[in-house]
Order: sequence, then structure tokens, then C-alpha cells
Amino acid sequence: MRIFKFKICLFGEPAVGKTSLIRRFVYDTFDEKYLSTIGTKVSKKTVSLEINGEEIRVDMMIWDIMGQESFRQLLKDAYFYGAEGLIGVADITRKNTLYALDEWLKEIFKITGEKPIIFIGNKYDLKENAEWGEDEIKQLTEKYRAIKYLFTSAKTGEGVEDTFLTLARKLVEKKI
Ligand code: G3D
Ligand code: MG
Repeated sequence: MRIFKFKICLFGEPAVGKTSLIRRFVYDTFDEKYLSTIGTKVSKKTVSLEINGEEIRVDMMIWDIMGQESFRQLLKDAYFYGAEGLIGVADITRKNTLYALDEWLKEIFKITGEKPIIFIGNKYDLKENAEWGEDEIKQLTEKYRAIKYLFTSAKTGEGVEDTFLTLARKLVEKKI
């Protein structure tokens, strides 16, 4: 069986749900009391995909950035260096978190070059309180020629698997 390994980085403003999305995907749990810590955490999840009738194993090394703004500035280059896939996360209840992805990407692409990316509107379980929606995220998706956008909830799990598996598939397809 062919095995691929990819570095995948999540990015986005504090409290949009990056850590919760990773925990949901990797451990299938959602902990309301998860504490933010300092630094970077790498989680590994192995998935298998069928591509053109071939079963392929993908080791996804999923990087989570944490900590304060000043710390992130210091960490940024090392964090994004070698990233092969990107997941940009915004919170649908805060419009500024969507616009912030633009700023993030200007910096990230300087480090990684243009890489496959998926945009996420997280906290979809709170959609009654949404400050933005499909139109806004579609614009961003077109601007960066992203693979796609998705609305997710780390709380209910909606869209979470789809996000990571779509990215994994895209990364494998680029290689084979
Ligand atoms: P971050 O890693 O991007 O900084 P976290 O974000 O994963 O730490 O999440 C920040 C807060 O948002 C957490 O709440 C977390 O429980 C909550 N959250 C994350 N994803 C969702 C979601 O999909 N729906 C809802 N309703 N809440 C979510 P606290 O209260 O611990 O700060
Ligand atoms: Mg976090």
C-alpha cells in the first residue's frame, strides 16, 4: 500500500475553533473546557482513501498554532515552513475573523508558496448569530483559488471530516 505523509497547518484568529476542530477530527470529542496553551501542537491522524481504485494511506500531521499574537509572530516561519496543505478558519459569529484570513494568507504564502487551501466557517451550530455567510467566504475562495469552502461545527461535528478528508484527497491527487 502506498503511504503519504503531509504537513497540514490550521490558521486563523484566536478562538475561532482551530484546536476544537482538530480535537474533533483526531479524537472525535468536543470539550467546552479545553484550555488554550502556548506554542504549537502537532497531532497525527492516519486515514485511508480510495483513489482510482487504489487504497492509499495518508498520515496527516496536523499543526495547531497557539498563544498570544506576539508569540505567533515569532513562531510563524517555523510553524508554516514545509506546510503542504492549509485550513483557514473563521468564526461565523465574528466578521473580522473572516477578513483576518486575508492578512494571514499574505504572510503565509511568503513562507510556503501557493498551497492547496480550504476555508472554514466554523461554529455553524450558532448560525442564528451569524455575521457573515456564503457570499463572503465564496469571494475569499475565488481570490485564493482555494479547493473549496465549508461550514463546520466542532461542537456537533458537522463538516469536520469532510474538511480534512477533502484536503487529504487533494494532496494525494497532486502527488500521483
Ligand atoms: P482556537 O484554537 O482557534 O483559539 P478553540 O479556538 O478551539 O480554543 O475554541 C475557542 C472557543 O470556541 C472555545 O470556547 C470552544 O469551545 C468554542 N468553539 C469552538 N468551535 C466551536 C463550534 O463549532 N461551536 C461552538 N458553539 N463553539 C465552538 P471557550 O468557551 O472554551 O472559550
Ligand atoms: Mg487553539
